[in-house]
Amino acid sequence: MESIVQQINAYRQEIEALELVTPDQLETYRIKFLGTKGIVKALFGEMRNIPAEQKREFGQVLNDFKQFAEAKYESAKETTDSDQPQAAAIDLSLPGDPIVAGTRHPINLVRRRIIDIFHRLGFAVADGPEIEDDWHNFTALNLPEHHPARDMQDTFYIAQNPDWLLRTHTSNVQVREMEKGKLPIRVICPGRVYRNETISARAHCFFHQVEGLYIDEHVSFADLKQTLYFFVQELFGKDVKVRFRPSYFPFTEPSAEMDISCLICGGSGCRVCKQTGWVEILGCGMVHPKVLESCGIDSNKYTGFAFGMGIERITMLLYGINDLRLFSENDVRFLRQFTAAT
Ligand code: 2NM
Repeated sequence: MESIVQQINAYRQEIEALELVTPDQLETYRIKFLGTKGIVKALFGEMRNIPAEQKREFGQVLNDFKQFAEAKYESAKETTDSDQPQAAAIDLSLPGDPIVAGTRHPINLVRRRIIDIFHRLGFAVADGPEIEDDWHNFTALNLPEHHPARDMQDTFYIAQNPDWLLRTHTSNVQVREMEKGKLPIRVICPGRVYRNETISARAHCFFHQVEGLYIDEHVSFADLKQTLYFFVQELFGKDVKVRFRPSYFPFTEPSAEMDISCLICGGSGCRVCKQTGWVEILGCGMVHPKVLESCGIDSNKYTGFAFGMGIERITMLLYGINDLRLFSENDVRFLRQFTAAT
């Protein structure tokens, strides 16, 4: 009996050292130790060669070993079970789960289109700070000290420093471009601007602008008109009509506002154009000599035109949106209606 017990202990060590990972290894193990012609069965067969007074003790050893061998099998089966049959069930040729792509924000879609059109005319995109000092937002743009646009009602000032504010237009970027002193300048400045207004369907405390600036020798009002006419034809289609009305901005002289024929009714009169057949889409003018001089540009040598438009307003016209608040509420029922992101 002594030698058999030694043999059993050797099997124990063998089993302990075994790694049963694949179903094949598991099955080989089962056949070798637990099968009908396996080692456990054979050891039980040895029982009849054991002297009667030792049978009880040997039976104990055998049963322990059998339980040990079975436990190894059961625990190995659990891990191989959960891996293998599942792995076999995966069909790698099937398409993956769809990734739900978001949609582009309509403001971004329109901003991109505007940038693309001006890009084709040689305008580069310029960027600048949204928190600005009084000089770049107002003074350099010929906005006198007591101009209404500086009133607390319109401008968000930064509490810690009365010289700082949230820009009320993107002209601050153009001022910074002019200050660099590299001429000619041909830039557009898309960006977010802030005004202290009561929020409604027609007003918001922030919105988005694209402003443009072209400065070189001999830039004329004719250049301005042709550039903006090209722009609206590209954005709204070749049939669009334009008209320029005289206007006033402190930073341009002369100044104008540009209307386009109403897209909704084609000019016959509707609610959008308030029965006039025309809708205003941008302000523009020849950069005021005082602005050029403030920014260190010789106004005897250089002239330039500038313009500014609200992206929200143009987006509302293009898509027939009637409430500004939709742009910032992030309601997916609204956002999902626009072109998918790619
Ligand atoms: C507008 C209308 C007219 C404008 C002027 C300038 C600058 F910096 F060159 F002086 N930037 N943008 C401008 C001119 C903006 O927005 C309705």
